[in-house]
Amino acid sequence: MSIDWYNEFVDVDYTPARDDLVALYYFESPEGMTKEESAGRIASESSTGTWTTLTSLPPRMEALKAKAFDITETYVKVAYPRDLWEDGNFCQLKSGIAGNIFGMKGIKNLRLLDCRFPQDYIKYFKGPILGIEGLRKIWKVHKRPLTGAVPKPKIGFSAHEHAEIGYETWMGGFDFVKDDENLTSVKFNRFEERVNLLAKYRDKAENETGDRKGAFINITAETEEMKRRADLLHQAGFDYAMMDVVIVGTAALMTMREYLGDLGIAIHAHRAMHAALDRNPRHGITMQFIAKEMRLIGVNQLHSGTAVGKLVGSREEVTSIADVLREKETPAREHMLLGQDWGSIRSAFPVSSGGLHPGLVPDVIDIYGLDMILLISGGIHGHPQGTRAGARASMQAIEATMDGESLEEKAKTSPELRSALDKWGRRRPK
Ligand code: CAP
Ligand code: MG
Repeated sequence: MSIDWYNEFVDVDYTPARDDLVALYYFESPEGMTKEESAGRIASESSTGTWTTLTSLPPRMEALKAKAFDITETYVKVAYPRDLWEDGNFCQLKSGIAGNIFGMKGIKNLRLLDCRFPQDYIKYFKGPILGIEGLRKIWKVHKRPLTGAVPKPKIGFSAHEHAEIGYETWMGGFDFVKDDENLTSVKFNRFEERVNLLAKYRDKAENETGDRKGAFINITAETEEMKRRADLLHQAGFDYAMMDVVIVGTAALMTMREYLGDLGIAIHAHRAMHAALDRNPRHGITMQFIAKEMRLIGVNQLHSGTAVGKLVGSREEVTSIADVLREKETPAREHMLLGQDWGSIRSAFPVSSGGLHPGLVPDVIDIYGLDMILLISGGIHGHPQGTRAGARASMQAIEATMDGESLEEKAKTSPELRSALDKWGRRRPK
């Protein structure tokens, strides 16, 4: 007599109901286990099952069981009845489809690739305030990528030195100054002091350039403290807050989306630690799924890679993440994305950053198009003539690329770009 019932969670020909949630997994079965036996474990342990048959089951059980279907050697789709999932609770969703199943002995490797949500599920999420169009409108930057830079080295400056570098960045033509992922409030650079000094230099740069200037200041901390820091940003006239969203976690992010939304503050989502989840191609959670969570909960922009810079992430990966963030209907990509109709959830900007410099601007625009936030940090502070010249060189590279002019041609009349090309050329850093 069989002691388990995993096979009851497998229906290879199942057709999902309209309001099913459907997850796509990559998986590997351990020695001596069939792909159906592993697939049954994925569907069972992420929905209503346990390791053994049970003596009594509630009558509704049958209707709540997940179904593994469309099973190949290494891919499986799992359909989940809508009633399994609490309205608006993304934490509970991850406890199901990204919980115990990662540790089951009956599954050797597992990677959550994507999950397609029905309209009846996404309608309980607010998504981003404003969207791409709305942000472009308030920043009056209608076509080109919005630009920003982090003072480098990433931590070590005093608040005053940080703000002065920010001023140089703004005066070189960049829109934003960004904190780095590990800069919060340290004894040589307190959050309050950095906010006040950046506000002072922002006003100075705005008066001198006539352009709006902003900042992505990192509020990452315990949630009540993040609220306090959000209030300080609001009082200083900033309308962005940065969070290390993978690190603060889903619950804190949902709280802060609510709190910041009430203040009219947009969210810049740094994805530090994502590579602990998404780098291994055989196990973990993809950046595409993380991007879907972030747009649903409501960040306005999310780091998504460069393909040509210092951090891992292929062109295919980067463009698929951009599709998840920007498109009204994200198209399917085999073994990667299931496709998603976003309903009334607004769009979010992908953020390209990491090892970029003016010589790589054409490559990044070729990959992303113009609807992105372009962050060039070491690539301006390492410019031979310093930060302001580095920002100018980057703006010249953007201009040339948008005009269809080569960088070399543009450099003939743009000395800052010439110097940048002399130092870095088109090199792709590792
Ligand atoms: C880039 C950066 C960003 C990375 C994050 C850094 O600085 O500030 O955190 O871009 O990676 O600390 O490395 P540089 P991703 O421009 O000087 O490299 O955007 O892939 O999440
Ligand atoms: Mg950084």
